[in-house]
Amino acid sequence: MSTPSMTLFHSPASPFVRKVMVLLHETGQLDRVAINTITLSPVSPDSGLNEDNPAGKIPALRLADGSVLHDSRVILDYLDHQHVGNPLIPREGSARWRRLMLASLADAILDAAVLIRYETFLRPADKHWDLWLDNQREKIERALAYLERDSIAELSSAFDIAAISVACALGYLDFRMPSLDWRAAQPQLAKWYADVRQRPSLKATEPPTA
Ligand SMILES: N[C@@H](CCC(=O)N[C@@H](CS)C(=O)NCC(=O)O)C(=O)O
Repeated sequence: MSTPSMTLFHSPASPFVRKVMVLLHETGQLDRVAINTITLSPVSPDSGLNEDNPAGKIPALRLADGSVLHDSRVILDYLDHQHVGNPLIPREGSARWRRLMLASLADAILDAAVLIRYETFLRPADKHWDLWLDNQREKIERALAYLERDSIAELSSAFDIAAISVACALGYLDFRMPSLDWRAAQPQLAKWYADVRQRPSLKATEPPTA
């Protein structure tokens, strides 16, 4: 086993960090990265993290030369260039843009779900803004409907950047928004997810239950 040359700023509850961890599993690079688990939120930042990462978000990846990469999309792209197996992000052609677009759609689900989490968990209940929450939920529902309608065959064709991102988004909805019950309106997506969540990379990175 080699000594890790990089450090990943990490939280087991972060779906964006989870995408990076899944790629590390899938590409056999886990032993190259030391894990630095931190606790943070927009109202309790981590000063060490902010130094070379002004947005103060995770994931961030400190490289061997001390420089820091963020955000998850940049880190995934970087790590996908550091292994010798099949790329998980197509390098060129229409496949590249399509797979990245599906990954971006999954990130849009996550952005909305994380904002809902902050609004409902961090902000006092008497200040919750229902219209704003409803519109974030609608973004999630529209994105899920698009995946169900247009993307099942594509998601099933490869476990790559698109599939990793969608799987992590669905895992986060189960973790933080179980009442959404997304499976009821998306039976094909539910079936796809039931299969892929058995992959060792997804099993090993499941969010904490408590
Ligand atoms: N677009 C970013 C989003 C990362 C993100 O929102 N991370 C959350 C944790 S899940 C975070 O660091 N929140 C702290 C904050 O917003 O200050 C990415 O893809 O990495």
